[in-house]
Amino acid sequence: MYKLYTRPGSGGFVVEAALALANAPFDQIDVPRSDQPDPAFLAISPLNQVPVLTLPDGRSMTESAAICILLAEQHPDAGLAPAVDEPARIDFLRWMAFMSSVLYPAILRLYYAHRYTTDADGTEAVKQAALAEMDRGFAVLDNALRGRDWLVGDSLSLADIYLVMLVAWHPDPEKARAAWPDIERLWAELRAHPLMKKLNASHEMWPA
Ligand SMILES: N[C@@H](CCC(=O)N[C@@H](CS)C(=O)NCC(=O)O)C(=O)O
Repeated sequence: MYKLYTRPGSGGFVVEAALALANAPFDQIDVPRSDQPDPAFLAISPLNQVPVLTLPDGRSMTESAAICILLAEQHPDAGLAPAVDEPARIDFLRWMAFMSSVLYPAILRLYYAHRYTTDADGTEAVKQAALAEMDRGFAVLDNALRGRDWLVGDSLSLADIYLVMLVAWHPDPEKARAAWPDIERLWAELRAHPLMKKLNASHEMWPA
C-alpha cells in the first residue's frame, strides 16, 4: 500500500487526486509544518517538504511532478496522463516540468521570501519579483490552454489538476481569474468536479 505524507493546502493535493483517480488505497500521514522536523521524516524528505510518497515496496520519493509522472506510469488504465506512446505525452512532460520548475518555486519565493535573501529588508523585493515570475508563468499556461479543453491531450490529466492547484495558491485569486481566462475556465470545470470538491473540503484550496 502507498503512504502519502501531506498537509492540507499543500502539494499533496495533486498526489491525493492521482491516488484517488487511480483507485489506489493509501495511508495518509499529516505532517505538521515545523522548523524542528522529525529526523525520521527528514530521512525521506531532506528539505522537510511535503508531499512524500512511500511506495508499496518501501522506497520513498519527493517532488510532486515526479510523483505524478510515476503514478501515471504505475496506473496506466486510470488515464492520469497521455500514454508514453501518445503524441500528447510530450506536452504532459513539458508542462509538468514547467509547472514544477518555474511556477512552484516562484510560489515558494513568494511565501518563504526570507529564505531567498540575506538582506533583512529585502523580502519585499523578493516577493515582488516572485509575483512577476508567477504572472509570467501563468500567462504561458493560459496561452497554452487557448482553444483547448485540457492542458494536454483530449481529457483531464494530472497536468490540469497540478495547474489548478498552483493557481489556487495565487495571493489574489480574483486577479488571477480575470487575468487568465483560459485557466479560469479550467479551474471552473475542476471546481465542479466531484473529486476536486471532495479534496477541497479538506485542503480548502478555494472557497467552497
Ligand atoms: N519541489 C517540491 C516542493 C514541495 C514544497 O515546497 N512543499 C511545501 C508545501 S506546498 C512545503 O512542504 N513547504 C515547507 C517548507 O518548505 O519548509 C515538490 O514539487 O514537491
